Amino acid sequence: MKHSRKTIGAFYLATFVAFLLSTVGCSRPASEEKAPVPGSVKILPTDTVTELILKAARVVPFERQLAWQALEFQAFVHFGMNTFTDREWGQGTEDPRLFNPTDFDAGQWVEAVRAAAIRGLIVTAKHHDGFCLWLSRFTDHSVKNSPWKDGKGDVVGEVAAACRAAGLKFGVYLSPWDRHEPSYGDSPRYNEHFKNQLRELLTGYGDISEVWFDGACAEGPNGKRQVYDWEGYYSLIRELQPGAVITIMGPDARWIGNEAGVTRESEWSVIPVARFDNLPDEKNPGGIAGLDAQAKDLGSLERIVAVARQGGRLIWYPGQVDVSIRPGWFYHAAEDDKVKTLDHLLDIYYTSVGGNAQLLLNIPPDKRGRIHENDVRRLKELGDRLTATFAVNLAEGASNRQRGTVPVGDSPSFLIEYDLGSPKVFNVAMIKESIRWGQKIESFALDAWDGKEWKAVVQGTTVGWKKLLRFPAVESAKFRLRILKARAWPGVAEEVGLYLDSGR
Ligand code: FUL
Repeated sequence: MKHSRKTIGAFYLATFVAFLLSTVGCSRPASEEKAPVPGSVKILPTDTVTELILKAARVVPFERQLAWQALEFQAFVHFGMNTFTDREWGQGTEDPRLFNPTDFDAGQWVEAVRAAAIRGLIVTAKHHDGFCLWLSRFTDHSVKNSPWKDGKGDVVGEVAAACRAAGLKFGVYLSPWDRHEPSYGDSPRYNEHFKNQLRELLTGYGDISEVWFDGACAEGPNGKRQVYDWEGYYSLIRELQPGAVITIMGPDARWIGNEAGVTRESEWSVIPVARFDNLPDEKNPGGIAGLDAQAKDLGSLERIVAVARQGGRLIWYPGQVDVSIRPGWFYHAAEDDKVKTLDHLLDIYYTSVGGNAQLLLNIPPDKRGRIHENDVRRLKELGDRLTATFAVNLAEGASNRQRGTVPVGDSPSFLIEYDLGSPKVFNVAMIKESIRWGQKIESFALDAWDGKEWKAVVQGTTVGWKKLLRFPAVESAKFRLRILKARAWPGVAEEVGLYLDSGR
């Protein structure tokens, strides 16, 4: 099955026109075929391009993925033995007595991240060195053998309680790679150990919104490489915390593919994969089912067609951007003056939250067990700037008119025209798709009326949960959104915003 770009274009046209007709009361066959499907849809070598487009438009998120996407911005907190040894990766042989925060305050973490309008927090309950921040019954390598609070303190418990009190979601990072645990490498035994630890975290701390697995794997002291029981881990999480999202080496959200805070120009949440299992690939970490999370193109129609040739699935698999506010994941005093600038953090925010991904910004507490003043200040600046920008939606209450099938070049276009009532100055636009019904937009354009004619302001490709666009300030009383290409009828009309970022 070979399809040229032209054939694909023709099919787009046909499908789009079919959807336009269906919305004006012509014939949209109410068949089962069109019903949205949470999670995944099979794609086959026999599928035509039209069928593949329709299938791609039908894949929608599970409720837990939708709730996760709505969080938009979370804090990642790397804290543990490495904080005290000034390292990024511990060896597992560190003395637990080294862990001794002098002024630990989970409330201060929560206050600092809330100032940046962050809605959830994920803490490193155990990093690769195996040191546990909770009083695990299954190892001695934990806070229980530290001098902190005479071995009775529980970092995970205090952070979970502080998050709950402040209305933040709470999640855990639990490293499968454990350089301390003697059973590591004796696969069945370690898998039991790991599930025991997971069970403690999933049952002892109330609602867990996310379990974050990274892909590091190695040999244990017996010289054997550990084989992880991913399916066993997942089913335990589903059983004990059905609302929790399993990220990175898990089926609910994928790694964006870099640690620089950057998304693709076209970031799809509907992704074709050739494998039918949900197993991650440890050689190619960042996703499941053989996905190469670093590939440039994950979800274009060309890619869907290529995967369908071998047979596979389309899955709802949104991206998460993990990036640190400092160069390292853990705190190092030498990096106190290397906290990312406000402009850099704003760029990251606009391309991640505003690029159909969730932002997971790492903020590492220091040896006191507090978030350093420099990071606190930067988080507040970020929060203040975002709050000021998004406080007033200049398009709110604007009357809108929708018109279909206006030809632009050789492709159809759907228009929504907004009348703002009086001239407004804006330099940021937001467009959202109702992803509960899928991700469909492939390209769009925004134009503003200059009093005589429409002037192009900005163009883009995918939209998804949220697209944020920044451009030189425009003054106009009318603007319009043109959907240039879509896989099916997108839900956008009520989801458009215009803002003025006066800091630019
Ligand atoms: C990686 C780890 O090796 C790093 O230390 C860090 O935790 C990062 C978020 O994930 O896989």
